[in-house]
Amino acid sequence: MNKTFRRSMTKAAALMACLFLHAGAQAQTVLKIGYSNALNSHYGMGAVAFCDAVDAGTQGRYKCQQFPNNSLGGEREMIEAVQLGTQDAANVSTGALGNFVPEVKIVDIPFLFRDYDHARKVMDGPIGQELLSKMTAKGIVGLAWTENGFRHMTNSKRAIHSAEDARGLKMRTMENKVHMEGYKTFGIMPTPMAWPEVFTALQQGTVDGQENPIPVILSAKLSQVQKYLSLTKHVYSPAVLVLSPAIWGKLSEADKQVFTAAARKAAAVQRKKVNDDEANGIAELRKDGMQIDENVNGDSFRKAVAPAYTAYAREFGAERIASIQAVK
Ligand code: EAX
Repeated sequence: MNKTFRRSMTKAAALMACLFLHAGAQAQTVLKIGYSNALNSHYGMGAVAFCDAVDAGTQGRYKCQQFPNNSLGGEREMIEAVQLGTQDAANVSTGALGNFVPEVKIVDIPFLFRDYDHARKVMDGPIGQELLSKMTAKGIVGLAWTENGFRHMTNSKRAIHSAEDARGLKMRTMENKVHMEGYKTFGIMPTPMAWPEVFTALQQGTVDGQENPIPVILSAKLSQVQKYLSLTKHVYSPAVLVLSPAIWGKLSEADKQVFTAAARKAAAVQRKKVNDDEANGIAELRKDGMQIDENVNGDSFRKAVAPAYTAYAREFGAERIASIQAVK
C-alpha cells in the first residue's frame, strides 16, 4: 500500500465511525439554566421540573445543567447572557427585566394585585401572554410566567406595623424604578442593589432592610441577619422562565411545544412551592428568631402609595392599569 492510499483509507474509516456514532446516539444538547436561589427553593424546583419535562419530551435530546445560587451572576447578568446565548435559560424575577422590556414594568406596580389568584390569573391570561410576546423583540424568549411571590419587608431596626414605621429606613430594593418610586411613598430610602450582594449588605448594616417573598427569605436564610418581618404583601413579584433565541431558533415546532409546556409545568411546581412556603415558612422563621407581624396595617401602605398611581397612570395608561385590576 502506498502512503496516499493508506491515508485516504484512514480518512474513510474515520468518516464511517462518525456516521455510525451519529446513527447510534442522537446528538445531545446540555442547556445551562441559572437562577438566584438554592436548588431546593421555589426557583430550583421549578427549574428542575422544566428540565425533567424537556428531557422526557425530547427523548433525552435536551438535558440541563443546573446553576443555582447566582452561580452565573445576578439577574441582570443572566438576562444579558440569555440574549447573547452564552447562557441558555434562566428563571428570573421581573426585578431587572423592565430595564430590557419596558412593557413588563406595569406588573411591578405596588398593590396592583389583590392576591395570588388574581395575580396568577392575569399572568396566565391574555395580558400575561402579550407581555411574554414583547420579550421576543428584545432577544429574550419568554416561555411562561413563573413566580417569586408577594414581597414582604424585613429589617434589623424595628417592627413595621404601619407605613409610618417604615419611614426613614434604608432598604435594599431591586434595580426596579417602579418599585423604588412606590416605596418612596412609604418614606423608606430605597437602595437598589443586585441580589448576590444583599446578604452581606444586611450583615454589615449597609442597609437596614430589604423586601422579598417568604420562599426567598427562607432560602437565603435572611433570619440570620434580619430581626423583623412584616407581612406587608406590598407588591407581587412575578418571575419568568426565559430561553435564549439561539436555542429557540434551532427547535422544531414539536420541540417548541415541548419547551413551552415544560415551562408551564415549571410554573405550576414553583407556585405550589410558594404556597407551601407561605403556609409553613412563617412558623419556621419565627423558630429561627424572627419577630413577625402577620397583621400589618395594609391600608396605611395603600393610602401612602395612592398618589404614585398618578405617575403610574401617566407611564402605563390608566386604562391598562384598570384592565389588570378588573380581572376577577
Ligand atoms: O431571588 O433580587 C431579588 O430580590 C429577587 O427577588 C431575586 O429573585 C431573589
